[in-house]
Amino acid sequence: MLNKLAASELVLNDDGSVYHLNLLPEDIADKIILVGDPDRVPKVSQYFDKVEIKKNKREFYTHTGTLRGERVTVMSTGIGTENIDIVMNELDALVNIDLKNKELKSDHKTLELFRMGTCGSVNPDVQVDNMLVTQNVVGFDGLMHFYQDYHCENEFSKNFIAKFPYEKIKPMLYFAEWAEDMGNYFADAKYHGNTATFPGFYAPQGRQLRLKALDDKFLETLNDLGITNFEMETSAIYAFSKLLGHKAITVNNVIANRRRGEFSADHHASEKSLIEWVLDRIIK
Ligand code: R1P
Ligand code: URA
Repeated sequence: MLNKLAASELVLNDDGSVYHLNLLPEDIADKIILVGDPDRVPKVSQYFDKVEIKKNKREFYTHTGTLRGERVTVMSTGIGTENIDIVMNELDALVNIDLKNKELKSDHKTLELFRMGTCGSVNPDVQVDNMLVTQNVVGFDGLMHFYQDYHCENEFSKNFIAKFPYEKIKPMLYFAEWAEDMGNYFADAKYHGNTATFPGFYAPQGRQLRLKALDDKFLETLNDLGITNFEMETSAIYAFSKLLGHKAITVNNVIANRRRGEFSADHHASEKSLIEWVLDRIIK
């Protein structure tokens, strides 16, 4: 790879900020909370002692400030791994590329990334309104196949691939793991599990409105293969973190149990408890 990046590869705004996130290197902390919903950003930053930076572009809203004296950033990613492709590449560029000269830096900076999201459960025993930490993830979105150097194989992935019955979908699967030491932040989570990340909310997650999903037994099959829950971002967050040398962990609040047909009775209260629970653990 060339050390100097062309203007078409690393696109910057007029003020030198990265193109989609609209941020300069000094706008982010080393601890970054990633949420899907832009409306969740102020709900998180309201707990900060002080918010120093507020910037946004499209679905990417960023607030940086201090909490209990420590610098922290909260950023929305919008929905889906295609946005994570942008978020992870541009966050990494902010710390590991000299934006002025468009050159890769020789010293590497590691970011700590915390996805604070919501998910649905495919395990009938998981109770809604509880925190679930992702250890292994299977990406159904196919994104990481576009990156030459990405590979992750472990006991979970080998078992999953061996038993996965849907041949049409199999080629797009990829796997990723949490940064194990980040698990120390959330050792007391009610659930630790394996997550499926999907490139859609409806049929990919077994939902049928007017259109039939692939298989009525899809959720049951996933659960039999060791999946606990699903959402739409973690596979790419974990995979990019491994490739780019960052550390990531996902905590999702379970708002739906799909096998039991249950949805959180008060998802606003559930979101508030997720925010307080995560903040209390990542910043002491
Ligand atoms: C779907 O409603 C969205 O909610 C979940 C999914 O991953 C998807 O982004 O995450 P957030 O609660 O972080 O938005
Ligand atoms: N997020 C998802 O992607 N699916 C759900 O069922 C709930 C939250």
